[in-house]
This record gives sequence, C-alpha cells and structure tokens, in this order.
Amino acid sequence: MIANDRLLRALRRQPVDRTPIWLMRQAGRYLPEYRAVRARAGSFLAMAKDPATACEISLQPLRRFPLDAAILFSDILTVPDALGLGLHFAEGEGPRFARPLRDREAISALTADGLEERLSYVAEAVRLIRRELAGRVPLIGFAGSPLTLACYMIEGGSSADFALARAFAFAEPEAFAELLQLLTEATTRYLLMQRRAGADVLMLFDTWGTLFPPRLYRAFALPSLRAIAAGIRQADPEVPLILFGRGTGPWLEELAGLGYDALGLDWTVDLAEARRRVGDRVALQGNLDPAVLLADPAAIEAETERLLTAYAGAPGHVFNLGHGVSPGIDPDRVGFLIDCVARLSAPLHEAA
Ligand code: 1CP
Repeated sequence: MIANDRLLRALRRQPVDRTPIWLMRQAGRYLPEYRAVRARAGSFLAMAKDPATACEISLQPLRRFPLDAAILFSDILTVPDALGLGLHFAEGEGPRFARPLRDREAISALTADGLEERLSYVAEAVRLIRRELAGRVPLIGFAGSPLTLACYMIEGGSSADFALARAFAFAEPEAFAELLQLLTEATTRYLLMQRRAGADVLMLFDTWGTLFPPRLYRAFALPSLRAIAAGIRQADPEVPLILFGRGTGPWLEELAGLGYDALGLDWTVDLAEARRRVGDRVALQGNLDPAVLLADPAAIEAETERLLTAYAGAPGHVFNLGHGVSPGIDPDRVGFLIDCVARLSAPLHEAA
C-alpha cells in the first residue's frame, strides 16, 4: 500500500485532494547535494551503475521537497549500453557511444540475449529505492522509446537534429525496422524487469521521435509504442503507463489510443486544448515551460495557476514540467513551484 497515492489516482483519472506533482530530472545537477555525490563518484555512469548511489540520488529531491513520486535514477541510454554499444559521457559533451550503429551488419549482429543480467544493477537500484521509500510515494521506472534510442545508437551521441539517424531510416529502411523491432522487445523486457523489482508506474520517454517526417513517425514510432504498451499489459494488466513525447501536438488523438494511461506533454501544447482533444481517454502530465523557473516567483505562480485552470480540479492531471529541470535552476524556485501547486490546486479539487 502506498500512503500518498495521488499520482496513481490521477493516472487512473480518479479524484484527488490536490494535483500531484513530480518533475522530470528532479534529481540532477541543479541540486548541490547531487553535484557533491557526482564529484565523489567521478561520473554520471559510475553513479547510475552503483545501486546504492542511484538510490541515494533518487531520494535526494524527496528529502527537500514534498513531491508526490520518486523516479529511478538512471538513464535511457543504459539499454544501448547493455546491447554492447559502449556508453560513456564526455565531460561537458553529453553521451557518446564507442560503437555506434553505422551499417546493416552492425544491426544484424545485435542481440538482446542476457539483457536483464546486464541491467541487473537497475533492478537492484529499484529494489533499494522501493525499500527506502517504505510506501511513502510511488516509484516511477522508465525507459527510452525505441525510436529515440535508435537516434542515439545510429548518431553515436547527442545531436541537435539526428541527421545521420534520419538519413539511415531512408537509406536502410529494412535494417532500421529490424533495429526498432529489437529495441521494442528489449524495452518491454526492461520495463517489466523494473516492474518486478518494485516500480509502481512505468514511463516511456520519446524525446526525438517527432524529428522524423510524419510518414516515418507513423511507420516506426506508433507501432513500437503500441507494442510496448500491449506487451506490458499482457504480463501486468494493472501497472499505470505514461508516455512522454516532445513535439507530439499533432499526434495526441492517435497517442491517446495506444494503450497508455497518461500522455506527458512538452510546453508547446496548450493543456486545455489537449484535454479537450483527448477527452477522458487518458490523463495528461505536464507541461510547465521549464524556463518559467528561470523567471520570477510571480511568473511561476501565474503560470501554475493558468495550467491548473485547464483542469479546474477535474480528475486526470499530473503536474510536471514540459521537459527536465535544467542545471541552472535555483532549487528554491523548484520548492516554490511545488508549494504553488499544492496551495492553488487544493481549493479547485474541493470545489470540483
Ligand atoms: O550529471 C550529469 O551531467 C548527468 C546528467 C544526466 C542526468 C541527471 C543524464 C545524462 N541523465 C540523467 C538522468 C536521467 N535521464 C533521468 C533520471 C530521472 C529523473 O530525475 O528524471 C531520466 C528519466 C533521463 C532520461 C533521458 N536521458 C532522456 C529522456 C528525457 C529527456 O530528457 O528528454 C534523454 C534524451 C536522455 C539522454 C541523456 N542523458 C544524459 C543527458 C545529458 C542526456 C541528453 C543528451 C542530449 O541532449 O541528447
């Protein structure tokens, strides 16, 4: 049993006393206590691969703020790493793979055999976090979407436009489809492993899918997202599923029919309009522009109020940012946002 079940209730579109809030990248470089652990550990990957450290970092934001959920501290790129691509983080440059996928042969050689064993450090982190939380709030496990992972695996690292990955989809459509199929299976198994280890909610991050032309998004993103939801539901009909995507404004109606309980929105979508479009088929999570946290408290309060008004206390809204907390944010501003959501949403839920 979970003492604070606001997130679970909102995802099921049940009434709550106030709107639940958690933040993407709530554990991260904006927190001095995170930077201290990172300095000791030496690197992001060293932290993520050590279950005790990952557990400690997941809990850091919850010690500071009355958040309604914890999220596993890890990264979406642990799956390609476990598939043999050799992940490392170059200082100040973001993720890099030692062995990116550059041709058909490299894709044919990939295998998901033994994936769970190679990612057992993640399962162990989930078990530790779950034990430390002791039922106070739910724990969110997560993975990257197959299309977003394929972007990084072909490109070899971060990119503004993932042009190499997009070119590959045109040049080698069959190999690209084969890669997505393998990643769909790997992602389903990885999420189910986190569920078995104790994750209460599972979330998929599709950060880059909508960089592709609509024809390719439809061909590659939608079927893999649907297959993952179906695969998880088959093994575990109850677990709440969240799908976050950037740039998904044009796709909301279709995404609402893929089998997820909630859609996470970036800030380019109007929340009230999104709610009208998806109706009561899914809950919505989001979508404060993270830049508001760089403005001033008056702006934070006004924008929070505006977003809460889109639901006016009706069930089915999880407050979040439209993307992760950026490293330059003042933690006090994050605390102020969380206070605003509690203070401004409670009367709306009481009245609704
Ligand atoms: O200390 C550091 O510099 C590491 C920064 C960092 C952190 C804190 C990275 C490297 N990953 C993470 C954690 C992380 N990544 C979480 C933890 C849980 C949380 O608190 O939310 C999650 C859910 C992710 C997911 C992730 N990683 C995504 C999807 C969501 C998104 O942000 O769009 C993506 C695209 C990544 C790749 C990645 N990992 C790290 C960085 C800096 C990036 C982005 C690289 C790029 O811009 O392409």
